[in-house]
Amino acid sequence: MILKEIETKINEQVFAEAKSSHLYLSMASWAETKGYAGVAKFFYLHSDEEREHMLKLIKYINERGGHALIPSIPQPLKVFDCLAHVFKDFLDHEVAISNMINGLVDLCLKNKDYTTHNFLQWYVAEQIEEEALARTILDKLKLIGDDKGGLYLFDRDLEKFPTDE
Ligand code: OFO
Repeated sequence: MILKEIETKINEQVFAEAKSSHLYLSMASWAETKGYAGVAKFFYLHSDEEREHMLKLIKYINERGGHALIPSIPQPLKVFDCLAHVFKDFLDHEVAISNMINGLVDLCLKNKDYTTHNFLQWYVAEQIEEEALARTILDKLKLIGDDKGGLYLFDRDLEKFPTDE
């Protein structure tokens, strides 16, 4: 049986992953309307991944005798200034998610909930990858600046970007 305090915190994480999925869907849609097919594909896939992260948490809470609560999701940002804005928000968002995961890990250790601690290790590893990816992409965009040819190639590269799940 999962501790109530931990159940509540994982439910907050469910909400955070749902918001991530929504935000990335909004980024995908914006990019699509601007002709950035590669960026759109990248964020459509990322949105799906975040939904998977959310589902994993929902199933875990219920398997441990808790009750996963399905939140309503506020409307995410609809319009972005440029690609650098999109990817800066992507990085900031992932850093915030990492902080939440770390807080959860900490809570599990304090309460000696080693089962949940073990379950969360997948998220810890995932966040390292996500943050590194966001930083790498943002660095590339900084190098490209306003160069249209560079942005075209950047978008084309993202279209071929491999997905890990
Ligand atoms: Fe992109 O993060 Fe989920 O967990």
